[in-house]
Amino acid sequence: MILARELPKRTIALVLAGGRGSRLHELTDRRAKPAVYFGGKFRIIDFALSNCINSGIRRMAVLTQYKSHSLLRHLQRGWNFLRGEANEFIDLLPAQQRVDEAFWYRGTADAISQNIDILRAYGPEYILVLAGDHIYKQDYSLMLLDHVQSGAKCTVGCIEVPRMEATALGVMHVDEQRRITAFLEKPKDPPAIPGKPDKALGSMGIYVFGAEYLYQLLEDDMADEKSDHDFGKNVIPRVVKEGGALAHPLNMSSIPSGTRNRPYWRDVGTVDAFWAANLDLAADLPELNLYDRDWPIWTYQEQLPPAKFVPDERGLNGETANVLISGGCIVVGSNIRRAVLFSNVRVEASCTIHEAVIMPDTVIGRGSRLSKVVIDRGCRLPEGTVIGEDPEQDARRFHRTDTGVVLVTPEMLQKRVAA
Ligand code: ADQ
Ligand code: ADP
Repeated sequence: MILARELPKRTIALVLAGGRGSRLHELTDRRAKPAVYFGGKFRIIDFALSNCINSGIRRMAVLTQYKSHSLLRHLQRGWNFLRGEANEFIDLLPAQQRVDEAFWYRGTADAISQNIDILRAYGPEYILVLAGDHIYKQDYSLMLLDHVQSGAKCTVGCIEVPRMEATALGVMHVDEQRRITAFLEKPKDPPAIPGKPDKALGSMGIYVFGAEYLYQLLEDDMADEKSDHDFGKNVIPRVVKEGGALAHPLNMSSIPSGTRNRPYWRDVGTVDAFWAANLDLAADLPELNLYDRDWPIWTYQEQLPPAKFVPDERGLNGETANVLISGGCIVVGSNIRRAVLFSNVRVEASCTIHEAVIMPDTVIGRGSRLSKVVIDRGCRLPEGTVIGEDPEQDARRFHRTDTGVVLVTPEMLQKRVAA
């Protein structure tokens, strides 16, 4: 166990946070997916960064590209507590055409290649490549230990998923020693796990490498003109072909979560998945436990007054159940069931709100009725707004998913006013 404690200190975590996450539609029109709000007071990237801190990794770099302002502001405000003099840091590495003025980051591998000189200067022994856009709790020190003890060249985090969900993932075959024998990036017809026809072994898109080995791999990848310079498409298949890749199942290093104690990992890549994962937190027994003091999720938080409930002018108090309410919220005589209210949300009198994810600084006008919604930050819903009762009208005014979740952004509301 001494090694498990030592390894994080010899490691740098690189958090890839440059992708747009276009399946979140308008939620990522103005911010990258890792900056999207989650869980009442967090941003998605807080989960990977908190895993690092809680695993003892205190040297991190976040690689950004697409619409990074919101993300950078969050990191500067909320993640500035590391101590430079103790060799702890979060380095921000935006795409800045450092290597070749012709290219921004062309892919995930290129994003790291373009910063190899910075990494060399830090001199880590191991590099942990993470995605900044997943919700999960994992002790990376145990993944590092697995990597070192097995002697693998590269260790890939993986999880069993329903077979058809693996069309969006890298899918692998492994032998009895967990060596990866085949890796297919986003196959249309994912191969099943032997003996489990409905399951596939999906890559979580997180990798451990010996630093020198990764530099060599990336140099080879850069020299390959046919490569897209992407980990899933090019680099990992190359390592697998060379025969040095180990699969590390999440259940070997996941942090117990909730009473069910099953490993929890969500991509929250679509509006439906995002809505459902937020609402799960409002369940009696959520799958993801945010209240575990041994594994805190760090974030930026404003200084806000406590949430407050008051009766309306007739003295009527609403009823609330299964609701997460963050600081600065004021709710006036309204009924709210299964909802997540982020900071500074105002719910004016006599609203009925059901299955709603409401992001910060939003005002819900008096007498509104909302169900199955995701409301983006800073929306002002006029008095008497009704969403979730007339699918055709919802689809005309807002973004409505096939399963009927309605996404509302300030721009959509402005367009309505203008029209
Ligand atoms: P994808 O889901 O396609 O597959 P990808 O678009 O490569 O993921 O993004 C991975 C991470 O890198 C994200 O956090 C994203 O923000 C970031 N990113 C994307 N482009 C970037 C760029 N140009 N610069 C910097 N950062 C960038 C990957 C793997 C699959 C695996 C899934 C798991 O390829 O094998 O199964 O992740 O979700
Ligand atoms: P956050 O994602 O931090 O909640 P907002 O939702 O207010 O922030 O905006 C997201 C991003 O959109 C901001 O970081 C900023 O880059 C951009 N943005 C917001 N409002 C404006 C504006 N009026 N002009 C230009 N850019 C803006």
